[in-house]
Amino acid sequence: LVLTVELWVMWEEIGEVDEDYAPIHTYQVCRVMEQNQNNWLHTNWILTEGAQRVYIELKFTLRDCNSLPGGVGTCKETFNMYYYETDEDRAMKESRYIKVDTIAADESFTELDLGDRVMKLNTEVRDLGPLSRKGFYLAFQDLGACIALVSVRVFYKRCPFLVKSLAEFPDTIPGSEASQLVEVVGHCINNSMPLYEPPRMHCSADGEWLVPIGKCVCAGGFGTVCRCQVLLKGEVCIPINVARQTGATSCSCEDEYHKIDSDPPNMACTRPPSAPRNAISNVNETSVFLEWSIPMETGGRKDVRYNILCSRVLPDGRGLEECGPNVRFLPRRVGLSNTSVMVADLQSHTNYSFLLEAVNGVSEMAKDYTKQYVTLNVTTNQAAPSPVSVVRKGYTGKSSIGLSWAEPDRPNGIILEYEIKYFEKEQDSSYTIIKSKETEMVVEGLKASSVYIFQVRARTSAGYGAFSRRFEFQTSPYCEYTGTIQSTMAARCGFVCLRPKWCHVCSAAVKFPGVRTYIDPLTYEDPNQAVHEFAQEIDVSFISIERIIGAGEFGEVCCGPLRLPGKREIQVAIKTLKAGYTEQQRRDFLWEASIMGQFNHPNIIRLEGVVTKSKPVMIITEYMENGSLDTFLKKNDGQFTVIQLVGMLRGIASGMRYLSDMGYVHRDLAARNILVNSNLVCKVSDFGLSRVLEDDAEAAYTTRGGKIPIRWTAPEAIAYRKFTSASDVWSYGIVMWEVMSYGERPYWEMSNQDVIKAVEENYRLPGPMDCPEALYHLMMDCWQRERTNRPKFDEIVCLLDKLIRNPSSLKKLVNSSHRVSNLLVEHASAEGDCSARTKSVGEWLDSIKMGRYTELFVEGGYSSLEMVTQMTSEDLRRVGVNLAGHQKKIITSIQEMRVHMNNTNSPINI
Ligand code: ACK
Repeated sequence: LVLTVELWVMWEEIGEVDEDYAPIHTYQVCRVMEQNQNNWLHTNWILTEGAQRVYIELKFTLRDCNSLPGGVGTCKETFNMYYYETDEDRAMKESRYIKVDTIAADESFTELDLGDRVMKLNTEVRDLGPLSRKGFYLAFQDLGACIALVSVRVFYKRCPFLVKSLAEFPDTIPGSEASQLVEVVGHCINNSMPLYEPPRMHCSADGEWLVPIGKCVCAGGFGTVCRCQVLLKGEVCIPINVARQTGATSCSCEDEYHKIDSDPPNMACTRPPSAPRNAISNVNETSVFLEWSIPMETGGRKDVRYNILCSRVLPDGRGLEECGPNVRFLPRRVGLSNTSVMVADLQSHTNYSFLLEAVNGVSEMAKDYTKQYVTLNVTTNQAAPSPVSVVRKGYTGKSSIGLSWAEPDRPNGIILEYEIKYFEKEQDSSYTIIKSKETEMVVEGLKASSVYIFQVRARTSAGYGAFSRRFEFQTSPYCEYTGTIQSTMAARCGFVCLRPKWCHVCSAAVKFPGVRTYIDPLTYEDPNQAVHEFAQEIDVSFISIERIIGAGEFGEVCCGPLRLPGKREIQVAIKTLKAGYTEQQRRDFLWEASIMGQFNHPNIIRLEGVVTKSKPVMIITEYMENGSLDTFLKKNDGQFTVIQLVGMLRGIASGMRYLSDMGYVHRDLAARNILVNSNLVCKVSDFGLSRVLEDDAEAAYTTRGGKIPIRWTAPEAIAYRKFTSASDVWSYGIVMWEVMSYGERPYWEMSNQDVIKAVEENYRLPGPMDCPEALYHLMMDCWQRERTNRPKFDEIVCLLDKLIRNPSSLKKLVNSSHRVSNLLVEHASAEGDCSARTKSVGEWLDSIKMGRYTELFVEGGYSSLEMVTQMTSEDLRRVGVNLAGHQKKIITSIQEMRVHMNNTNSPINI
């Protein structure tokens, strides 16, 4: 027990050195010259830990009174030790303490010793008991001596845990009386039992085991222990016939028995185990579960392990062949500590032989060790093919992805077909399955610029294997060269050329069945429902507003970080609805979110969500570092290369193509409504105005400072509100002009009325300075009076791509006569250039007396002859031409058209 003592008034705490000059810490008192001394030193409360007798060892020095100078009348050479027993740590008056003894010194020290500062240390031990409380205090009383108390050690004695005569005796606390013996009954250790009566020992007050009575002996089947020196320390009962030498200084093992270095000295000699027992197999297709019991004989060791040897039985008695690395063992093949294993990836319909072997730590040492094993013969069943491991992406188009994969590692039969499952990423609630007999296929009818998940599985007569893991591929946003794709695919995708001069091979003019279309929020009775259908509600606590970036129609536009749980932080723009709004204003404000939330395209501003459950109401969109395009261009006048400018235009056209594919007409396309990010990516924004125009022609004049965007609006939209994607194309032409002139105001300071009049009279904006001719031609085409003659957005994207790929086509700049400032140029129609219209599908079908199919063709997406030229018989069947004679007639005519196209490279006129 560790004792800490507390100093009481008259005793002082002093640092000293002992006889060996080691530093000591003492409590001292030395008031030998004063009368009536009564100085106490108390310990803390000392717990007995159940001991009934404790011992106190004191170390102290005491001054020889005779050595003191002068009157020694009051000087004492003893001090008293007291104790007080208690169940709780509560200090008591000294008068309640019981005296243990008066302590005198065997050796006292003189002044001479004091001079050397060397103390003569006395050691006295007293015992205390019987104790019955939880703890006690000690106290030392000085009546006028010169004492230094150096240490107080309090301890009790116990009989330690003992193994004797094959019996265990627990750690035991002695009784309270010095002569008392505590009787303890022993417990026979492993493989032994009491002989006649249970063994007993007696624990003395001094902590010694005395008077053994009875003993344990080895049980039947176990022999007495090895009596050699090494083993004497710990007797054990071991199987008979093992290591019987007596009297030797070290044990050697009998034949067939071994010890390894890491075995404890008192461990008996051991031998290899016998074979595993009760081995059984359970076949599941091409997997086998093997199970067995531990061997009858473990050889006296606990480290039994199992190894498996797998062999394939060759047909026609040609012997065995090892299974090879493709077969999997779970958890492993060798060193198994459990008595089972799963063997997977075997071949189907095949005989196997499994050898199950038991080994232990001494198996290796047993020289002539004949392996202990059992054999299991197993036949696997029919099994489905293993999964396809890798799916690769081949040709990627706007609406199609070519896939290829390798046959599964273990086909387990003849592969009849493959199943390809795919769905748009994060829309896995519905998926499509298509089949292929080959290890490749082109998946068609996909959305442009979208990520799809693909999985492939094989089928044999045994059924489907598991699907491969998921592979993620994205369709191309571009209108790519399609020459390498099968014609069926070209037709399905609608890659046709409406304007052969611009784009010989591509232009997606078909709206694919299944492409999502824009839903007018007006179709919802409750506008709030529309908002929550298309926009995610964001908790305002995820948004921090950092600064104001501008003023919007309904309130400030701010920016700051959005931290959605589990997502990485992004910077967002926050449009707010100013306080004091009417219900109508709230609806108009959130209207934009209901529209924007339906779009998902890299060139359309992305809606992150809305805040409607707290105020202010907010619309959260991605943040575009460079703000609106018109301001950005003005700020960076002349700073970009033509290719950079065309890249921006291409982005805007691509966004507009997406909107028109979705059936959405923007109505306010202008550079001020395009936002630019830090990578110069342009995104179409501002989806607020369309409804206002739809609702009220007058309102168009009053929104945005009372101006309808006359300068950006197509004549038919101004004249009779004919807003279509074709009128958006007109506006796009104006945006092109804004971009190429670095944010110049279209028609400069001309009044709206003059603009309307000039356009009406077929005057158009002149080519901006340094504008490539090809771009100006495109602008002019966008400003065709006849809206059907304007290019479609997909054609515009296609042309811009072509210009980007071939920058020399941008070298030729607009003729200076087209650039005369303040002078509008007369519009020369591009007829015969790129916009020659062709005969309609209906007319053609009529001409071959197949007019009855016109509607089916148009419904099937074949609305132009160019698209028709890509059709195959399969496509014909798909649109509903089922009669073989009709198919033949139509196909023959299509072939004629193709020949004609190839020869003339010009629009078809039949
Ligand atoms: O030209 P700007 O800097 O860009 O000023 C206007 C202002 O807010 C009012 O519309 C800017 N703005 C609007 N939406 C965004 C956005 N998503 N990212 C960055 N700026 C934006 C716009």
